[in-house]
Amino acid sequence: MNFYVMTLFPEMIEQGMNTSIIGRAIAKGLITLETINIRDYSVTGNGRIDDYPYGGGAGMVMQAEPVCRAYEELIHRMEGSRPKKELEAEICTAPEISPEQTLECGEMRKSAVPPRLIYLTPQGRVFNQKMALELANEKDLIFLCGHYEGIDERVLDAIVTDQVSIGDYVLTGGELPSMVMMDAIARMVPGVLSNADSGQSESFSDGLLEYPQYSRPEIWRGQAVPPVLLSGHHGNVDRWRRNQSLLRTLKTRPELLETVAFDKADRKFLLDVLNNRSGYSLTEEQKDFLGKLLAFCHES
Ligand code: 6GU
Repeated sequence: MNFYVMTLFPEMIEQGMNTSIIGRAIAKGLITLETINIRDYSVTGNGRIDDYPYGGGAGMVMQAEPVCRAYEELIHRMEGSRPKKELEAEICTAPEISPEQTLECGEMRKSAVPPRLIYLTPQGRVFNQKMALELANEKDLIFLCGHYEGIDERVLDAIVTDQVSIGDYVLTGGELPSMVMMDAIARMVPGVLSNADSGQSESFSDGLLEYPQYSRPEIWRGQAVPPVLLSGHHGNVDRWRRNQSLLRTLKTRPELLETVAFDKADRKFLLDVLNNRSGYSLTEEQKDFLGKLLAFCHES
């Protein structure tokens, strides 16, 4: 997986990404990261890349030309580093080109399938695990980080394939969102997670939130570890963990339960919770939600 980040703050991306698990993946060559400083493509000679918005209003807008030049040079470089055979094969499968047409190098660049370019913006589609999974299948991903009041719409229309937000709040720029996305995508690339940090049973993989974890000591400041975890009975441990996941999801993200398939044991547990037979207390609102959920969903 090759990541390219167009930004005004390349050092922020480099620092953030060359650390911990993703840093190790880059060192191993499983992931590559290249940052492109948009300021290097200033057309005014003094390094400026922003200007006042037409129509007035507060703040500055990033100009189209520096962003476009940064993009064009990147694409040119990316294709230069690809074997000619690979590019030709791509062109032959591109629908608008007939196989008998011969192409000059410059034409090739225009017609080969360009990599996806993700513009980070609060106006985009909200990022989630499904999008991460889908993007993890791409070979190259380009991220475009905006600042100030955004980027001139004309260059966005010309080069952006996806507009993505990471949630309903406003940040100062696209750098952190791009790193959030790259982290979520990179950890699904084979080999990036070792067995020790493998994500097989993590939140969202089964649509539920993760169950609580405990480690030594057995009693910490008077608080004991749940006894079932010390029992050595794997079936009971699995059931307890599943129940904890169900309970947590009900309490903090109830809407997630609407897409989860419950088996017989799940339903029994949730019914026991609903009818105060489990020792777990629910608010009236949670009881109301759970009651409706159990009435509507059929056993899987
Ligand atoms: Cl992608 N950019 C900015 N500036 N703020 C955000 C965001 C992106 N996603 C959520 N807030």
